[in-house]
Amino acid sequence: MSETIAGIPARADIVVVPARPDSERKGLTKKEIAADHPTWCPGCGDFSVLALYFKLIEKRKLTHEQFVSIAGIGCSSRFPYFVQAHGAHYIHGRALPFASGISLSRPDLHVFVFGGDGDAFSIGGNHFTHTARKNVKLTYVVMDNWVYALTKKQTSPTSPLGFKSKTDQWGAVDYPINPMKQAIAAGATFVARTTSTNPNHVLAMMEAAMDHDGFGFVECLSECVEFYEGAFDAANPRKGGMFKEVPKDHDATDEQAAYQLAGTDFPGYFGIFYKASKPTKNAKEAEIIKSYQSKVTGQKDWQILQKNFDRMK
Ligand SMILES: Cc1ncc(C[n+]2csc(CCOP(=O)(O)OP(=O)(O)O)c2C)c(N)n1
Ligand code: SF4
Ligand SMILES: [Mg+2]
Repeated sequence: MSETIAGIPARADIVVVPARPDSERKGLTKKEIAADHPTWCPGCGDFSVLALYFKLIEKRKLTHEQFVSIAGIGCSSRFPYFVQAHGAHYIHGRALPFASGISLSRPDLHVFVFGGDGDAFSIGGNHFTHTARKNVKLTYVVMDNWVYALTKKQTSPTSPLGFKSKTDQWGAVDYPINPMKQAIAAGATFVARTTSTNPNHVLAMMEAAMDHDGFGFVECLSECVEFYEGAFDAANPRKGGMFKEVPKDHDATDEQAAYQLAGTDFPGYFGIFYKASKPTKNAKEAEIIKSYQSKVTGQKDWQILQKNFDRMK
């Protein structure tokens, strides 16, 4: 237990790669990690998020062994397929628990999770709540298009009232959830909102979330041009809409103020709504491991495990 990474003690059984590349090491370029042809429809908002992710990797000079890209299922969740780096396309709604395992066992990695509104707030709604409250260190970018797109237009938890889809032919009758309120209420320690039509802003929000020591959530409006065309025109100045940044005097450490901001009618605000500093699950677990390891010096992992199993008998 000689090294620490961001204050977290390294585990003896894990080969630790430095969190920052040393000066001789070159970071990855977009060309090196971009897959041939993303299979999204031309004009899909998700392209912009992918391009900005490449930009982020390039800007921060990350190398292959320093980050992973994880997703569930959906058009947006195809994301890791299009990144030639370590990652996984996992089960629908289950990206967060899978990513949590990676983050907790490899605290030196940047763990990025991508998904859609269905994946995050419907089937994965419980995982969203619990990963947020546990403050697992990872960055979660949800490409919210207000629809289930991969399965060809069903109502999603963020579809507005009246939205006509295959599951609501006469228009949606269920009240939509507000992802920002949901994240704040669940205990997320970094909550931001952006839109894929503003690339500089997307990059800034992803970078800020990545630098946050805890659960960083970014809701990114991302238009599905096939099944919900024009959904976000009101947030796009090029379509006659308005892009309003979070007011300069907003105190992002004030939970009530953040919640209030999240309640603003669409198109609402864009930027960092909430940011709190709280110990992560990663740091807490590392403390437990450290103190336990000091009591079992000289024992092999399997011997410790065996003792635990014996205790359960
Ligand atoms: C367990 C399970 N249930 C349902 C599905 C079918 N399914 C695949 S993607 C999806 C919804 C995707 O919507 P969203 O997460 O918003 O992603 P989008 O396609 O809109 O980007 C559903 C219901 C599945 N693959 N697995
Ligand atoms: S169906 Fe919609 S979300 Fe899926 S790739 Fe096409 S435009 Fe994008
Ligand atoms: Mg969707």
